[in-house]
Amino acid sequence: MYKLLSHNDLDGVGCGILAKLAFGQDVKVRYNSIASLNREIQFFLENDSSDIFLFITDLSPNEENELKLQEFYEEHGNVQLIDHHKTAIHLNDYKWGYVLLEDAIGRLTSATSLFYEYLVSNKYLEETNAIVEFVELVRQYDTWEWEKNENHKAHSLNSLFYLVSIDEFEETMLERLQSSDHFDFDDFEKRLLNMEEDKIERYIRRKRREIVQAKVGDYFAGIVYAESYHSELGNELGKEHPHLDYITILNMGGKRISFRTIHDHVDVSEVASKFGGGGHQKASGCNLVDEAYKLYVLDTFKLDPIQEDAKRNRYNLKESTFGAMYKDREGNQFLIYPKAEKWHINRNKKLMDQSFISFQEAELLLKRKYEAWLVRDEDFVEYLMNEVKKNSPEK
Ligand SMILES: [Mn+2]
Repeated sequence: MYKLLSHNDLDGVGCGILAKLAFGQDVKVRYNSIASLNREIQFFLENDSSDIFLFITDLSPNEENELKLQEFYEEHGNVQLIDHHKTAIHLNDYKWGYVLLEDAIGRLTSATSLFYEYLVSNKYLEETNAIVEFVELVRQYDTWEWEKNENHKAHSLNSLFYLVSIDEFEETMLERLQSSDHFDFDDFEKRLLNMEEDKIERYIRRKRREIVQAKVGDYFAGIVYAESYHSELGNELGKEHPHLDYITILNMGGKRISFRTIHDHVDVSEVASKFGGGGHQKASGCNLVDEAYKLYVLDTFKLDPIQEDAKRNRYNLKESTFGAMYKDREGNQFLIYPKAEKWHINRNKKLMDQSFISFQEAELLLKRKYEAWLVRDEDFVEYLMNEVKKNSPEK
């Protein structure tokens, strides 16, 4: 007999589906949130489990259970943990731990891709096209590689996962992987998925108007409240506001925080680990503990949302050699322009002391210090007209 404890997201459930393909009726699968895994491990160890082989995928135990699992392993040898989270790397010290972030050819791994390789190389599972395709979709979604590759099928698979119950998803996928030569959605799913994509877009549009910014420790964080679509939201808001080091998504009902970054210079698994959480460099999470509650909720609750840059301008454009105009909430006006191989800022028409080697650096200051935004063409043109009037000779 086998038991699999896995995460309750797409990557975790991908492992459950593979386990059922490999072991059929001989495996019991339980999906867990990060918080419930340790209860499950304890339950397993306390209830005579000596003849059951335990797999743990996409999640890692706390320190106490880590030691208990080692004892169990020494006695029975029946444990295998497979994970790809950076914060689990220390589990490689155990014979039962296998944590890999990147494969031999430098591709980011997922729990499903690692577990698949384990099952195939141990001859528990036979390779088929449909399974290989499914595993790759899960991997691309989980690592967010789908976006770079424009692999929307991977994104759709995750959307479908959240549209139905885990049981239903599992059942449908098992049936499909066992009977199809290739992995694809059926027509009804395709229609549903189109509607879902529209819904996600509208949800994100609304959230874009709610984000606030705050300096937390050494970093500038964007903060938003949301229950759903954390990865999509973190990615969109991160791209909209590249001056923010990371995006914090507060789920008050679940008392959880997610952290996302699009940058390489920030490791959000470190940010989360300060509050007892963990994850990956670009995606992590933790419980809303007191300290996090104070920093991200209490201290920021009264802040006004960040204004977005004007999008449809033809004249007031970033990096324009004529100057790009910004404004802040107090009504201060800023003009970023190049002169003598440097970029300068006029604040209310007065040159600021600091100069910059790039437009981006000048803009970074405006966005971080003043929360300024690129104004619409109308405001820019009005400003130019006034300048012309002022400078024209009196008749
Ligand atoms: Mn994963």
